[in-house]
Amino acid sequence: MIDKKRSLSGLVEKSTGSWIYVRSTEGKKYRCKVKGRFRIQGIRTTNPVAAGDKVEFRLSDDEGEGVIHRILPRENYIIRKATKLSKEAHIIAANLDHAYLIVTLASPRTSTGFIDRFLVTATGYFIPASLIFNKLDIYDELELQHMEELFRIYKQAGYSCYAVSALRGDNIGQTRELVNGKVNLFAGHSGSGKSALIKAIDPNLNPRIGEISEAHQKGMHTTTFAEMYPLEGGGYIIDTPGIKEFGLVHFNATEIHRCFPEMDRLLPHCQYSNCTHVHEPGCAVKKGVESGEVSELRYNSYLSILNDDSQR
Ligand SMILES: Nc1nc2c(ncn2[C@@H]2O[C@H](COP(=O)(O)OP(=O)(O)OP(=O)(O)O)[C@@H](O)[C@H]2O)c(=O)[nH]1
Ligand SMILES: [Mg+2]
Ligand SMILES: [Zn+2]
Repeated sequence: MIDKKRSLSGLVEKSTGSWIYVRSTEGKKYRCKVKGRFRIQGIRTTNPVAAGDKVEFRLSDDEGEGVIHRILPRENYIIRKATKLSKEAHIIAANLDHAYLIVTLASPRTSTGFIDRFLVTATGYFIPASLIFNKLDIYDELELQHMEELFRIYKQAGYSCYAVSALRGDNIGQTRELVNGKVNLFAGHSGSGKSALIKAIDPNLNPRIGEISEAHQKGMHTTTFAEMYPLEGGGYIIDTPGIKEFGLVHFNATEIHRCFPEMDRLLPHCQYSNCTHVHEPGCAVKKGVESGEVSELRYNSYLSILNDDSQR
């Protein structure tokens, strides 16, 4: 007989449209549904429960199936607009220690605008974020130079950068060390090699790996739901579906500059304490752009995000 009254605790390892896969604290796997409606205050989300969520559930009649009745408060979460113009948001994952963006400079190409939107969201939600440049094996001289330049820009901004090749195995040991014992998110465009990198870090894991379309040099959206992969030394990597654009949710135009660490550091030196670094006189950020202390590329990304935001 199953005890239908007893409440079990667990971790959401994967959430599809129809089922939520939960691993209980005793290590057993259950297939669950959600009871009732859960909302993040004020916004509609396409998914009530996300990978990384800690939940409580009760077993229903069928063996191995349960009903989630409570989501424990999230330490943090990362969220984006469901689609570009959507009013709904999609929670990518919750309770993260670190978010990595898997960047590729070819097959497919990741733009700095995309990188900056991702970093703004992670930083705005207090999740430490870093960049992992993958596919080191395929870059030509020019692409390698471009990568060096981006390393310089993002390190100067305050983010760690790494270069790897999931295929050739470059710097995989170092990446394994980085993720060990933590809950890590891997995000990026389809085909950037998120799943391949997880497989390289632990060959015992088996995320599906796709192909790159010859015609477009892009991925084929192989991973369809975020999924947590347990690591041998403890912790998890959350593999996620490739995303094309990163729509910001919940950001107030006057706060976006706080999510650019190199600009935030200069704010105390601006003439006005509420400076937005656009048109104000005595702006330390604009001076920083002139002197090279703030990258022009990052500053332009900031303006572009501000601009998009005011058009909503
Ligand atoms: N040359 C090269 N190819 C790689 C590397 N890493 C991954 N790939 C290839 O890129 C393709 C896509 O890899 P995936 O791991 O499926 O990419 P993904 O980011 O998980 O893509 P989605 O699941 O669609 O979001 C596969 O053909 C991989 O073999 C690399 O370091 N070098
Ligand atoms: Mg994948
Ligand atoms: Zn300023």
